[in-house]
Amino acid sequence: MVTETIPKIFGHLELPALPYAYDALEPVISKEIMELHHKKHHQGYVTNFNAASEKSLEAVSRGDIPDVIARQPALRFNGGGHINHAIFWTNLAPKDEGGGRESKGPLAQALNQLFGSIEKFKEKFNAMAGAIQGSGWGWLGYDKAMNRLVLTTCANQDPLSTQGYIPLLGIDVWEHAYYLQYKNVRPDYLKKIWEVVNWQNIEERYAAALK
Ligand code: MN3
Repeated sequence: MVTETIPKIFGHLELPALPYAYDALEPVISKEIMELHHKKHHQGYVTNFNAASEKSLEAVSRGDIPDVIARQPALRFNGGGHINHAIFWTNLAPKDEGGGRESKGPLAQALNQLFGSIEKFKEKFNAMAGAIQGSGWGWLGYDKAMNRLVLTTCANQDPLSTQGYIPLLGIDVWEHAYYLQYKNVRPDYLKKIWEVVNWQNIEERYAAALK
């Protein structure tokens, strides 16, 4: 199981193992992209978070508040990058392990009610994520305070918690997530990715969010 929460003892994040092989999402996402994305990009967020948190702890122990504050952007960016990718890997699954197979559970029912159909939900999601300027993420989240599902985007590596929502499905639209295969055509990547979306995982996240 992937660890998504930042441990209580700062500075010891580890790269979680992918729950499937690097080539398991082909042809939707190539082995080359998955390998770079996991081993280089996600590892980079983990490494840089650990370095920033160590420096932050040192600054705390010195009582150097300006330096503590100076570490916050790196903690947010790299900690967010870790959280987002840890969710993303489990939001996807190989086709022969249920990837793309739409559920009929409470989340699917709620989406049907809200959007008219799962197809229409995907269209809305893709239009939203396709329009993100620069790097960021498209999200389906749960707003616990208002008891509703939300579609929203986050810039850079901001985790969805920065908007106060519980993450259910996040799609990475940084160019590193698709460029080697889809070049500049982000809409094609967004269209294809639904073939490997792990609906069971999203249903589980929704059930946990409702508790
Ligand atoms: Mn990424």
